[in-house]
Amino acid sequence: MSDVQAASPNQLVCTVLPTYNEQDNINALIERLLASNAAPYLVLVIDDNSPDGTWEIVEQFADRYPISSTSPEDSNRLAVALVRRIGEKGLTSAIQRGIDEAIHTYNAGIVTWMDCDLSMPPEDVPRLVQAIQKNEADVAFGSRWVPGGTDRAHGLMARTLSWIINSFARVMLYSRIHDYTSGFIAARAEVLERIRLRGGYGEYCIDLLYRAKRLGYRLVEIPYICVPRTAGESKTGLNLWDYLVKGRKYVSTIWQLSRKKSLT
Ligand SMILES: Nc1nc2c(ncn2[C@@H]2O[C@H](COP(=O)(O)OP(=O)(O)OP(=O)(O)O)[C@@H](O)[C@H]2O)c(=O)[nH]1
Ligand SMILES: [Mg+2]
Repeated sequence: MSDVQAASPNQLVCTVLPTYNEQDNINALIERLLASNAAPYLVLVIDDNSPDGTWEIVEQFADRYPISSTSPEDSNRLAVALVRRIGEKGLTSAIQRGIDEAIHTYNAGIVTWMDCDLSMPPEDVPRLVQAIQKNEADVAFGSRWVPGGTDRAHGLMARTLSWIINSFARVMLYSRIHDYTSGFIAARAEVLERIRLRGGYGEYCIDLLYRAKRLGYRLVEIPYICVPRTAGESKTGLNLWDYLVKGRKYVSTIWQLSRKKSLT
């Protein structure tokens, strides 16, 4: 069972933003996050040396909103920081790097992350965070598939595949989770210290949510409306073949989790 306590409102909340070529989205995303969240709050961008210079835009924010890594508990303010990874690539490892920095460098008590294409409304981050601060959950995640949520970003084919994957996961993993591939997450630092991300795009999310549930943590799905990306390019592709390749990996992850005894 989970033995974590209610998160103190003074604990730093950190939103990790994994970016690759998001120059047309990053400005609005950071502005909207800073406007929506109460201090102490840190936006931590993990950029894989984007050729479009996303990291340069973030550097300017970091200059305007600096954080002291030596006394994070004193930072009763809004801050932005950048990790520019050179020679490394990948969504899961970028998020994990952000989690590690948030917890161990900046002493964050709650870590959140999301896509940076503005498909997940930045204004919804506080709803996830508050579920944890009010001690209603240890992990709160945005869900398209509970009442009040929906997906306006993807067509019928993608939504149908998502429905099939989530139904399969619920049956195989004996769970009530509706949006296993959400990717819009907030979690207590304690949970993320115990569970490291593994797997690729989307698979890591199925794996994380399932293991957190099995370890006795309280999960809550917060409905949100996923909207289409209006700038920049999708990194995962949008045709049937791309979806089938992704779907096969999800099914394999679910299958392996259903068979495995070890959860950590
Ligand atoms: N740091 C880093 N970020 C990445 C990498 N690949 C993708 N991202 C980011 O991961 C997030 C999700 O990427 P998207 O292209 O929106 O992928 P998706 O949401 O699965 O696909 P769509 O449904 O088409 O939006 C975005 O913020 C990307 O910039 C990577 O290799 N490194
Ligand atoms: Mg996206």
